[in-house]
Amino acid sequence: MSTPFAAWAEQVQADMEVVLDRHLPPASALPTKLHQAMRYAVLGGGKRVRPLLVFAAGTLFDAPRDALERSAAAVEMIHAYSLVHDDMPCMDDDDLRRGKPTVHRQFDEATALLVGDALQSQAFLVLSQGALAPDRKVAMLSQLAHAAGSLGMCGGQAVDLDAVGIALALPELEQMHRLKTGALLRVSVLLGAYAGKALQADEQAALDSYADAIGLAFQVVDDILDATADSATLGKTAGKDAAHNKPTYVSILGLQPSLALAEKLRQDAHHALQPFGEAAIRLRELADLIVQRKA
Ligand code: GRG
Repeated sequence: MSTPFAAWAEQVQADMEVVLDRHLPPASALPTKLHQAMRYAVLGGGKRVRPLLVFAAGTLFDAPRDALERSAAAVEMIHAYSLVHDDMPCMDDDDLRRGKPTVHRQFDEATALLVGDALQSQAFLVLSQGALAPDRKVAMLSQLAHAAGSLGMCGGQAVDLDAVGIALALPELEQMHRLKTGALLRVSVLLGAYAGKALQADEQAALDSYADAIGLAFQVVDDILDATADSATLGKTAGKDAAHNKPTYVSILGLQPSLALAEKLRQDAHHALQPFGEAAIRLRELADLIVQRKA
């Protein structure tokens, strides 16, 4: 694999802009305001970490390109919907996302609610289509539904909303993040793999360990960045956790131990990938990116 990681990632990010554009309804389709707002929420921003994970895992399991594109578009649409809803006044009440006004600020609250709803439906529609065998697609749809729902991302968000001002212990904090952020990162890895050849039980276990480590690492780093970076760098409001009295890795462990934990999780992720050897290079590089990112 000779392409440097940065060039590979930039290519996937650029490709995803085209793929997402193709899999979203056109802005000219009725109702135009809703479709414009859906495209505003999804296109032209974000690090595309989840699509990168889909493509990295898919490469390892020889997945066909169209199935990877659909999987990556589906998880990114679910992710974008979660950000739109999370930013609304009834949740985090934020004005800035991906360096631009949040959807309810740019449009209105009712539109933001519908954008999230419609993006979630669109994600499952896109994943349900394409040339993969029907039983494979059902397995993937089921995994995505589980990851996004009340036993995954939505459940984690519910726990998070209830935790404001409450002194969570570390295991509870971890469980909340495993659901809220980890579930979607994990399913990104799984969808990439499922789009390729059938997984052996030990391969599934190795991917699960990897996904668990990067899911937690992502959140530890998110907490570190919220405490240390500025809003312009992050493209979203910095310092919100402390302002909202939210329990975080930094508030519970302190900054230096949080940095050490992120590094340990990066090493755990690398270790989990050992059975795949050199072929898992992109997944290893993504673990590095997640821990070393500055935004
Ligand atoms: C509203 C159902 C519902 C769920 C919301 C993911 C989430 C659950 C809320 C987002 C709030 C938040 C800041 C979570 C911390 C981790 C996270 C998901 C950050 C944003 O993801 P990035 O950094 O964003 O991958 P980009 O913009 O790069 O795609």
